[in-house]
Amino acid sequence: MRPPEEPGAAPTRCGYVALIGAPNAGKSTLLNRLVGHQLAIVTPKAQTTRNRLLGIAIEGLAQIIFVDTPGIFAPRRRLDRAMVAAAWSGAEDADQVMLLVDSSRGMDHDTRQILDRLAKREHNSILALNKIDLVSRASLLGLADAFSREGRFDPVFMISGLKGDGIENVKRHLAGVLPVGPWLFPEDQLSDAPQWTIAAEVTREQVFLQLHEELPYASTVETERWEERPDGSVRIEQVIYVQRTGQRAIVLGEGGQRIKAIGARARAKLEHMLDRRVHLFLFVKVRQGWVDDRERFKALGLDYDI
Ligand SMILES: Nc1nc2c(ncn2[C@@H]2O[C@H](COP(=O)(O)OP(=O)(O)OP(=O)(O)O)[C@@H](O)[C@H]2O)c(=O)[nH]1
Ligand SMILES: [Mg+2]
Repeated sequence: MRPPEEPGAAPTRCGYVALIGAPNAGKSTLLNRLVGHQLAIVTPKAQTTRNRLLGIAIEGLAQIIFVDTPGIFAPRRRLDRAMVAAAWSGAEDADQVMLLVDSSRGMDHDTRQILDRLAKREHNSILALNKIDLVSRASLLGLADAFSREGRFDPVFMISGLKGDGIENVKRHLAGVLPVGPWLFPEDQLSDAPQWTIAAEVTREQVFLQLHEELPYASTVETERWEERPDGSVRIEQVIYVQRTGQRAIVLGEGGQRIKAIGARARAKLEHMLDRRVHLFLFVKVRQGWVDDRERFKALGLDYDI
């Protein structure tokens, strides 16, 4: 329940907290854990997230607006550059920046580049050493030491987004430091993403999980139709775009087996998320060179000057 705004009562707080880090650091897993809902897609492959996504949590009197961002890495393609631009713009607009590090990887090249840029910020950042379930206590302390020497971090958390360790401490801390002010979103709102975007992401998650090598990186998914049915079910039509004809054949698979499997898993997940029957229709189309075509990213909401 939203607290009553009585005179003399403790003030409400509200602010944005950007989760940034190298690809695969666990940002999207953490966002889902902090919000308590599966909003962002998660896969074992790097560069899963392509755009910013808000996840909104309430902690006491504070509304904490977490910003999931794409992993920051040395970009090559235009799409990659737009993704990295989206990540930094998420950080620049936020009240607090939280750098996530995969503790089992430690200080890798991408994280070092991020540290260099964070050093130019006026404020301290928060450090979250993530995936602590994978490392020993001793190496964790060594890592905390190394990062404290390299940057201005306050505080430092040791967490596991996957298992949930340390998550409450993070929320409690943020609830105390965000700016005093009214909540910016209705109390029951979990994200800024419309359902049709989240539905496209659910299918893209399956593309990442079920296809390999360059294919996940050559594919994008758009929801083209969303039709509410009188019986309470929903009919969703989506297109998986790939870059070349040969890729289309792989996404379809022999006798259409692969696209069937992608659709089946995505549909099951959508039914769970939407809590109703879903009729999912997937089409695969070729859109040559879309990863270098800025107009295409605009359609995905990735509108950055690159
Ligand atoms: N063991 C362990 N694995 C984790 C943890 N957090 C995330 N992972 C795994 O790490 C992989 C990447 O997680 P994501 O949440 O997609 O990482 P990300 O930082 O959002 O990745 P990008 O969107 O590609 O930048 C997945 O296989 C997760 O299950 C953790 O705390 N412990
Ligand atoms: Mg992600």
